[in-house]
Amino acid sequence: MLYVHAVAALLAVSCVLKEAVSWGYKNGVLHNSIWLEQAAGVYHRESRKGRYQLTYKEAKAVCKFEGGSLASYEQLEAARQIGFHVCAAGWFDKGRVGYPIVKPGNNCGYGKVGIIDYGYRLNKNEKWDVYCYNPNSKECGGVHTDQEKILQSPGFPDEYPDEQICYWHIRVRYGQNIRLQFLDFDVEDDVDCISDYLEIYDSYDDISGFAGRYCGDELPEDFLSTGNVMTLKFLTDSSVSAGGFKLQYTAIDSSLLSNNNTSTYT
Ligand SMILES: [Ca+2]
Repeated sequence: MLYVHAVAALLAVSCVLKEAVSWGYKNGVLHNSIWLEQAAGVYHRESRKGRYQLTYKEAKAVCKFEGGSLASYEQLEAARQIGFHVCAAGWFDKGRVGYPIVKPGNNCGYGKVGIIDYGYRLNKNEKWDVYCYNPNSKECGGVHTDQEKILQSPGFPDEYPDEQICYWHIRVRYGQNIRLQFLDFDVEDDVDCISDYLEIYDSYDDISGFAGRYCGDELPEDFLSTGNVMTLKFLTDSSVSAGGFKLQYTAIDSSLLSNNNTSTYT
């Protein structure tokens, strides 16, 4: 039943972002990375348990859960060529492991550019992240570039479904910041927010920039990004739901902010 719901949601929404530009600026927007993942339909996922926790079989299941499949080497490379850059090794098609690097760096990719390829793994029980391919996006999540928008949990104001993972990637114009205002918040409560939670990342992905994890029914405080990108991650487990959340994000020109401790992601 849940699966049927997820598939219906997948079919209902298709991604329209098809910009094919290289690393750099276009229309005042810094195209720096994961935003373009949707254009090529490739995205990175890690286990609910954290980084490098997925066997090959589990990696396949993660992609299938979201209605997609493991990315092929060619799909990963196509995504990389339009700016997809992730510093985390993941499974892709045919039991291969690697990651896409656009900008050379000493801490990632050995200073090389391209698909950093670990090759076909003989031991499929090795644990890595995963690269999935799905040209359609879910009902929950997606890439949002509007100047302001209301975002809400799936089904809001009804209770959200179990077993959801939603990623909202917000990207506004270069030289802007993002303000989040929570309008409604009710997520299954537990001490460490292990069951269900909403996480805020002051970053273009959920690897860096962790800024907070929320559950319960207390309205989180407003949040102001330090740059022009932000990621929200909503994860729910297999039991107990709640009313969910509703929030609004607004783009603000950095020059209008009174303090000087903001910067733009580069
Ligand atoms: Ca739950």
